[in-house]
Amino acid sequence: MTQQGFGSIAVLTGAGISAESGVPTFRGENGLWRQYRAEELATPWAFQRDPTLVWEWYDWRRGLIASCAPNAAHQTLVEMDRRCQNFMLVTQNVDGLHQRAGSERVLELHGNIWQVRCTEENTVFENHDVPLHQVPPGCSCGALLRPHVVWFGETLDPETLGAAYRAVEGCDLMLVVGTSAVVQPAASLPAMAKDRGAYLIEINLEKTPLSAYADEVILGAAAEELPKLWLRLEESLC
Ligand code: BV8
Repeated sequence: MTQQGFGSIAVLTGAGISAESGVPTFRGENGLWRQYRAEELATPWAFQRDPTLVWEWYDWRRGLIASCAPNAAHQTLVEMDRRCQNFMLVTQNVDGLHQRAGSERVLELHGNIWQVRCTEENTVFENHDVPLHQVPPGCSCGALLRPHVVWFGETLDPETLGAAYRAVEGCDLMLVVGTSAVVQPAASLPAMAKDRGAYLIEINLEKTPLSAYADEVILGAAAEELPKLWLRLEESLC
């Protein structure tokens, strides 16, 4: 770690940052649900084929997430958000734990599990019913509601993605916490930062395709390692 000051920080988080809060990761041993894999359910085709099954999965996840609390890693990012003038948190997670922890500058690349969208009118609503009052939930217009998340094969919101690109292209320090770095286009963001000269630090339990590219790889749990990293970084923030 050079003792350079860091003027602007971008952070990319994945399911691993919420693991210690009790939220199952996508590709870990509990990444399964009944006999399905996330990639089989988080698609528009699965929803078209069986909206009830897809909504049963989301209802189960919402129930689980509702009982989970942000952990020390989420809290550390709130502290960084408050202390660092140029800061952006880009998350692949849909669990809303960053906002519940108090993070304000958050870009949710893949949407939010606590929002639903009318499949006819595209109107987006907050919905925190646990469990859902009906599965699948319906809009007052009579159409089906869907989770307001980005499924595999769907494009990300261009404004959100554009803001993420700007954040990583302008940062001089990028932290990547708890992601397997396989889902695109999110997985390309750290390399974009690195190519622009950013210092890249990865925190994960294990190595990922990104590790060879990072300036530092910290192998360990996010809730332990991120607070320690913040203590080390604090004095180098300018
Ligand atoms: C797109 C929302 C343009 C839903 C998610 C072929 C056909 C079609 C598309 C593709 C294709 N090939 C590639 C693609 C693109 C595809 C893709 O990337 N597929 C992958 C699987 C290869 N991407 C897309 O479809 C995207 N759209 O590209 O549009 C397009 C369109 C059509 C065709 C081509 C291109 C949309 C992707 C968004 C999908 N939606 N979620 C929901 O959540 O219900 S993605 C889902 O995976 C979650 O958001 C999750 O966050 C994300 C990434 O996973 P991770 O967060 O990294 O979680 P994971 O479990 O994998 O890893 C956890 C990590 O944490 C591990 O490394 C583990 O070691 C670590 N860890 C665990 N515990 C801890 C820890 N680390 C630290 N501490 C701990 N305690």
